Parts: sequence; C-alpha cells; structure tokens
Amino acid sequence: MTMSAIDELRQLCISLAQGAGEVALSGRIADTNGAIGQPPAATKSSATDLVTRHDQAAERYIRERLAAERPGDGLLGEEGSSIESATGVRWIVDPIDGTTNFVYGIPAWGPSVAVAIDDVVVAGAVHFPATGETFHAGLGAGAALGDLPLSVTTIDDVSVALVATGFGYDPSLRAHQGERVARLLPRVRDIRRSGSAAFDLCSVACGRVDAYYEEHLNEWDLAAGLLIARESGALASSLDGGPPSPSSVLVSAPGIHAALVDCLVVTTR
Ligand code: LIP
Repeated sequence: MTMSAIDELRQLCISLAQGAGEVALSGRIADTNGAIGQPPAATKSSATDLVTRHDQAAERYIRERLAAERPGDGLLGEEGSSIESATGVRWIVDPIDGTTNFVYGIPAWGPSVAVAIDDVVVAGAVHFPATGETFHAGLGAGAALGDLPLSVTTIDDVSVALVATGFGYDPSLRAHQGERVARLLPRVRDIRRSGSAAFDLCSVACGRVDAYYEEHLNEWDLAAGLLIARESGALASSLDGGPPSPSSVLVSAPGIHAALVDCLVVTTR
C-alpha cells in the first residue's frame, strides 16, 4: 500500500473519530442540559460494565459513514457492528472508549477508530472531545497529536517510571489485577489508572506516562492506540515479553521495557 493511500485512510480515521465524538458529546449535553450530571446508562457484561445510547449512536454514525464512503469494507464495533470485509479492509471501532468516564463526566473518553488491511492495522485515530485532542498515526508514517509529531520518553530507570494500567469488569480478574499492581507500586515512580486504554496508549505516545499495561482488553480498545504508541517509538509486547494482544499488552518507552517485563513477571507470582 502506498503512503498516500495510508494517509487517505488516516485522514478518514481522524474524521470518523471526531464526528463520532461530536455525536457522543452533544448527546451527553442534551441529556444533562449541559450541567453536571450523568446520562442514562445500562450495563453489559457485569454490573460495572456501562453502555449508553450515545455509545450506540456514535457507532451508528461511523457504520453509516463507512457504508457510504467505503462500501464493501468490514467493520467490528464494540456495540455490535460485525460486517465481513469484501475488500480486505476492516475497520475496528470503539465508539466511546472510557464509557465509565463518559457517564461520570471525567474527560478521558473518546472514539477509537482503526483500519486494517489483511489484518495489519495501517492507520488509526483516537479523539477526546472533552479536551479537543486527536491522536493519529499511519503505519511507517509516524504518530501525531493534531499537527505535533509524537515521541515517547527517554527514561531508562524503571524505578522512576510513571506506569498506567487498567482493570477488567470481571470481579474475579480484578482481585488478581489488584494484587499485581500492589506488588508493582513500590518498584516504580507511581501508577495512573485513567479508565481508557486508548487514553493510556496515547499518553505513552506523547510522554505523559512512561508505560501502560493491561490484560483482558478487546480488539477495539487496543487497535488504534497501539499503532499510535508504536509509531511514536514505544516498544510493545505481552506482559511476559511475547507478542502483544488484547489479552495481554505492555507498551513503554524502549529504555524500560525489558525491566518492566521482569517486574511484571515477578509480580505475577
Ligand atoms: C475500558 C478500557 C480500559 C479498561 C476498562 C474498560 P470501555 O473500555 O478502555 O482500559 O480498564 O475496564 O474495559 O469499556 O470503556 O470501552
């Protein structure tokens, strides 16, 4: 694929993420009359796994635009979109990553849009409507926040690393995840838990944190943010140093990656 073709897809990722973000933000404002408050929410996989009609509206917006602008492409969306690809191009969408933050009015939420060709993610964008920030990347073409090129931190001492992480919705998994982070905490500078994988991955990409790890994600949480982080110079693996995947991902500045794998392996026992 040519760089101009990747850039065209990258621009569409940006446009879809920003448009879906506007759908969600305007819907939330309408629900709360612009005041402090929460939009109505339902639950999915557990009592803590929230979903709102704005998640569904944002995904519908993306689905309808892709049907018009990219007929024949596949689509996988968190809120149920599942369309087989007839073109080899597949879109991977989380209409609102950080739904709990969206419901509570915490700024770390937004649409995450990635596009893969023959299962290789070639472009992605994450938009945060509450801050107006759009992170985006193209395979081999770098990552940016708006027009600003991104690069990870140059840290090489894990004992002063700022590490982001997250926890699943399954209470039985959360106990194990809590034990691991408790053992990691004294080995690093500090921990941050934003509530959005896409926010954490973009934070690694722009140096707001030095690393992020999480387990038991979904493909849509990870697809765009992982490309953005890698294109900013981050190393990516599973927590034990193998290939990264939604079930196990560690993304960090290169200077601390091996040491963090050692820390996470040790804290797993
Ligand atoms: C969220 C992830 C986050 C994780 C949360 C939740 P959602 O996705 O982005 O990293 O810790 O438990 O899975 O459900 O807001 O799309």
